[in-house]
Amino acid sequence: MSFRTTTAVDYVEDVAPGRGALPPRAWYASSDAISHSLNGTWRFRLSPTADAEDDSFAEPGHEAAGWAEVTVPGHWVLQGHGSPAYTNHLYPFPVDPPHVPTGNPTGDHLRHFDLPAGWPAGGEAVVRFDGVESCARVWLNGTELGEFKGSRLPHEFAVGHLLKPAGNVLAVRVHQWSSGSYLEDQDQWWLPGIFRDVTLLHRPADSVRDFFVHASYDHVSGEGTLRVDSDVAGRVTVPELDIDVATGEPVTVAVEPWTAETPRLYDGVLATGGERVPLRVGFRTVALEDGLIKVNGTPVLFRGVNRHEWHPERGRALDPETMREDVLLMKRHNLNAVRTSHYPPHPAFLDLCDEYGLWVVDECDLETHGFVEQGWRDNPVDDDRWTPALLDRAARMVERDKNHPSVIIWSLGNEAGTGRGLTAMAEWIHGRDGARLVHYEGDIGCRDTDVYSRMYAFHDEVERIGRGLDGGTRKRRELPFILCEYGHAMGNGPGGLADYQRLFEAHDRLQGGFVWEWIDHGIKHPRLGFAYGGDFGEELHDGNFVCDGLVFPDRRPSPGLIEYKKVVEPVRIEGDGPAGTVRVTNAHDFADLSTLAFEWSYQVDGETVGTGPLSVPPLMPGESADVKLPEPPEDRRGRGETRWTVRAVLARDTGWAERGHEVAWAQLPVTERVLPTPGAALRPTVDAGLVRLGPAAFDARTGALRSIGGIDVTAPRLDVWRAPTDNDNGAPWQSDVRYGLLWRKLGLHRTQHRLDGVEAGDEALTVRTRVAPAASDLALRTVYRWTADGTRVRLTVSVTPEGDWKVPLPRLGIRFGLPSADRVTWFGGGPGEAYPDTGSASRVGRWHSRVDDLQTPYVRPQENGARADVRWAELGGLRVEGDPEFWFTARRWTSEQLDAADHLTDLIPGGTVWVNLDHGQMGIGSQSCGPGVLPRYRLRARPATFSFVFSETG
Ligand code: IPT
Repeated sequence: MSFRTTTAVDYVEDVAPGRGALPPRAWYASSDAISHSLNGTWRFRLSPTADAEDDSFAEPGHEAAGWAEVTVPGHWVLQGHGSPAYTNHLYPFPVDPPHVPTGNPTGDHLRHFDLPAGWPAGGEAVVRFDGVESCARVWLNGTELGEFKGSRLPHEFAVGHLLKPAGNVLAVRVHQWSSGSYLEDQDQWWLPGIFRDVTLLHRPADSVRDFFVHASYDHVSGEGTLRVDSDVAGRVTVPELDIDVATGEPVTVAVEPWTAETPRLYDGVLATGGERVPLRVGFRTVALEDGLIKVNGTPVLFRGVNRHEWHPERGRALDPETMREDVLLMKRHNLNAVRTSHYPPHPAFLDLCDEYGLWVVDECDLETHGFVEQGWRDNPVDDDRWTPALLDRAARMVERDKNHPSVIIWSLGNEAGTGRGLTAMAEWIHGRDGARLVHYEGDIGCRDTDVYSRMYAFHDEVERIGRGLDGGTRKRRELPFILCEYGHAMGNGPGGLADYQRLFEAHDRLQGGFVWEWIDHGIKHPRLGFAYGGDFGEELHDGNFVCDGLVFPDRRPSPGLIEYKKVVEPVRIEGDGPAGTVRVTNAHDFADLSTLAFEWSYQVDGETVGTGPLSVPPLMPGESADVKLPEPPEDRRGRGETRWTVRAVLARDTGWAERGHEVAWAQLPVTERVLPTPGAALRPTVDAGLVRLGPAAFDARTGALRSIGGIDVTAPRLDVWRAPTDNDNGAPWQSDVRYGLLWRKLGLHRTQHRLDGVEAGDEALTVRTRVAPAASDLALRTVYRWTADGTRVRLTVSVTPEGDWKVPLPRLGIRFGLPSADRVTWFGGGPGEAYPDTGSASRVGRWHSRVDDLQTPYVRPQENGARADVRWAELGGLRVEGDPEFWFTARRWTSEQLDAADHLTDLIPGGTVWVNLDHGQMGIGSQSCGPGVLPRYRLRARPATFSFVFSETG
């Protein structure tokens, strides 16, 4: 005999999207229909399985005795009930669609409410859930409304007939796992809960239900055509344009178009008998023309980013301020586009994109990446039983977001393989909204899509695509190309962004891309600082792969964002310093330069000695102008290193930044630096076990430096090791060499320094060594030659590789220790860190910092903080001058300690400040999910000589 008893929860594993919800429609805030937020504190009970508790909790009068409380919107696992879990693409449960584990954390939520004052008696009402992960069953006042899946999509239920003036109870049972989980395998934390708003909306008689704003722009005539289709007839007014027409009726008038650079919105109203709905109309036309994505007749270049919703304490429950902060940060960093990876965002985010101006690729809540583990067998997108769920998701996205001018491309989802379900989605979307393009990266032949899209393609391939040499289907050959993901911003990096940008700007077909990704999804943790995968004891996890953003979890910009801002700056400033000429090019697609003011400044040895305005004509997009700089200010201190800095800043306050905010800049060197020249060489003397040479004292036996003047130092010696970055380590699936692993295998973190000789000669102390790891015949013969005049001591390091070095070096330079140092001043690249392929934003100047502030707080500690092109630096009473310029790094722990740390809280300052002065650094690349370091940024092991001059600062 066999029987099943759990039929009450069969809906959890049903592939159907749900039951009982109203058809999807536009998301809007009514001007006059009353609504009531049900956000706030809810009663909460967690059960281990979907069926552990019966549904009597939904009955009015249920006591909820002993229940906890949670905040809605929120995830219960971030509120002390269970734990978050992170996997990239692996399903954290056995793959047997549509079945989910018996252990299925289930959160029963209860909200008691009275109708607010002024709520009309009778009439219709709906309750709207903007996002619940992953499956919910809903009751109001004991009556079941239905159930739904589709976590980041809205669901509404009609409730007017059930509402009472007081004592209503909304009951929501949320299951962490459902058939929907198979469709939501995005690379992010698994975070169950009611994580977006819950709202009760009154629906007056004859109120608007759904409407579709069609607002196109004819760039030839300069006219816009507006037609608002509404399933309840009414009138559409746009006072500023004198528009007053019936719904469904088109009207054409002269308008200013909407673009991401010029986000012109017109306020309007859609009025039906029962309701007025505010409209924010942006006129723009998206088209595929001449093989290019054009808006208003002009091809666009995406300077984009992939944005997951993230807050370090609240997960994907974002408040309006955080959404706004994202938009402002993006605008301030010259970004112009967002892919809403990998689900429709909170709808308020799209309002902000309309208002501030960002192109949006709105992506559906769909990813089935885990099926790759079984060769995509049983993939739901290729199984007709799942197609209704896929179409439901497509419709819920398109219907919700269709009135946003910022949305110009619909994306079917991410990493879901291929299949008939995707084709069905694309067909439905094309049919419903012919005025936008359809994207899906997995459609490699572009059968269903309007743009050829790839992720992490290497530079050389992107170049071939740009030149049209990539082949592929005939349809694909005629389509424009975007990188929907590139520049993996995990840890230190991404490197190579400038090299991509050069390609994008050189080939029309390449319409830019979207860096992966916006923010590190670190979770604020009392002991670890920010937690990542594995920190909650997950059985399966992908570590810190979840921390790969351009901003840290607390939204502080990482150097990657500063670099990206510089790389994509929409104004190009080039020129000839000695000739005093600048060429300014407007690299915007739409905006002229009238919003910007230009200014010059002139630096001598990094110090600004003059500054003034620079008059640049209000160039149209694509135009350039040559501008003459003034006579350089007189340099009263004789010959020094000089350069112009030219900056483009906002001429006026904008909604996203204040007047004076820097948009673009360049430096034009004029005269070269004068290299340090030593005075007459002194002779080393030996005395009581010490060799003395000018201000320096050395151990006579080992030749190790002991002190310079009154400063004790831990002797400098050759250092080639850096704590591997995530990009050094690369991703397991990368077929190219992963240098981080190879370096460790070779033992570059444990080189031994053999002393071969100490010679105190006539005018130098020479120390010969051989630096090599155990078990290897690879070595670096290293000679330290010390010379000094009365006050300065010069170290010249000569390095000669021995053996067959096929591997580039992590770094090449010296490391020494200072007993104490806090404030640092340097003349060189700054203010932030830079590496060979991440240094675009490093500008030469005189910079000041504390040692602690030189550290870049990558969530998983790794090499960071180098300053490029440093001429000299002062810290701890010591001045170091480089010949040639060097990379400067200082920290209160060693590279070995940095390497051993898993979290920032593992880094405990010791008694020594460790200083690296590097002649070379290996580039960074993007191999944690993309190309490695391009050959020209690799640090080859080859003979090298470099010097540093040390003196006391006095
Ligand atoms: C790509 C995913 O689309 C994205 O969600 C994220 O996981 C990213 O990688 C890496 O951080 S998929 C790529 C690994 C093929």
